Amino acid sequence: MLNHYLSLSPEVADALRDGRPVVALESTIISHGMPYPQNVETALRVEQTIRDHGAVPATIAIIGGRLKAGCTPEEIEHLGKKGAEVTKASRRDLPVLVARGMDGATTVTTTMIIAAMAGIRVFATGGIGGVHRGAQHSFDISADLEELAKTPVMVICAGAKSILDLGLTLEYLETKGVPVIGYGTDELPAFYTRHSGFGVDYRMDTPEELAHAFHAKLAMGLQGGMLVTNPIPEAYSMPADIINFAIDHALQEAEEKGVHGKECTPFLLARVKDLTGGDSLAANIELVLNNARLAARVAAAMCD
Ligand code: PSU
Ligand code: MN
Repeated sequence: MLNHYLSLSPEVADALRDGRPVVALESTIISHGMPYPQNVETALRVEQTIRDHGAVPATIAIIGGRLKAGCTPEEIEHLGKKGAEVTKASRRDLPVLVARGMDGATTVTTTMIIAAMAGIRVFATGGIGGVHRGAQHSFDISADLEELAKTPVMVICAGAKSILDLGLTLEYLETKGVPVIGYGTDELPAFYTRHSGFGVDYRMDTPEELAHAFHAKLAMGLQGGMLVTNPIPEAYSMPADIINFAIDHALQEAEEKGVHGKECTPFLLARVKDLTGGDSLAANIELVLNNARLAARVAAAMCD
C-alpha cells in the first residue's frame, strides 16, 4: 500500500489494479448535505447508478482515523445517521482526525486528496464550495478552490449555488489555472438551475472530449484538477425566483446570526433546503445522479 493511512475496499482495489473505471464520491454531502434517511438512500442509489454505467464507486470518508476509498453500506449508514455530529473534514482537519482515530466526512477538498492518493482520477458530486458573497470582508473562500489548483482529480458537479459569488469564484479559478468546462453548455450552471449568466471557459459535449483534455493535462505534468459543470436536467430544474428568494433569505439569517467559518456553508444549505421544502431536496438528488452517470462514462473513457 502506497500510503500507510489509506484503506481501499477490495472492490476498489481490484478495479484500480485491473485498470477498470472507478468514480470517487464525497461524504459531506451524506452527513451535512441531506437529511437522514434520504442521505443514505441517495448515497446508495448514486453508487448503484455508477455500477449500472460500468464503473466502480468509491465513497470516500475517514472512519476511525483511516482514510477510506470505498465505504461499506454500513459505513454509509453510520455517516448518514450521525449526520452533522461527524466532523466536516477539510484539508486542515486530516492530520488531527487521523492521529486521534476519529471519523470525518470528506468535502470536495479531502475527497480529492484521498482519491488522488488512491489513484482515482474522476469524482462526482453535487456542488463545490467557492468564493462567498462578501468575501472581501470575511475572507471566506472555500479550500475546494485551492485543492482544484493542486490535486489531479476531475470534479464533476452541477456548478455552484448562488449562496456564493459565482463571478468571483470563476475569477479565482482562472487565477489558479483551473479549467472550467460546461458539459453541453456554454454557461456555468447554478446547481438548482441551468443558468447563472456567467460563461464557462470551454464547452464539451462528450465524455471522450473530457477524458482527452484531462489526459493532456496529466501528461503535461500540469498540477491541479479540472472542473466539469453539468447542468441539472431540465425536468428537475427549479424556478430561479423561488431559489433566489430562499438564498437571499438564508444569507440574511447567516449575517444576523454571525455564522462564519466551516459552519457557513452547511448553515446556508440547510436553510435553503428548509425554505424551499422538499422540492430542492428532490432536485439535489436528481442532479447528483446525473453527475454520477456522466462521471462513470468519463471514467470509462479515461481507461481507454
Ligand atoms: N455545496 C453544495 N453542497 C455541498 C457542499 C457544498 O451545494 O454539500 C459541501 C461540499 O462538501 C463542499 C463543502 O466541498 O460543502 C464546501 O464547504 P466550505 O464552503 O466550508 O469549503
Ligand atoms: Mn469557508
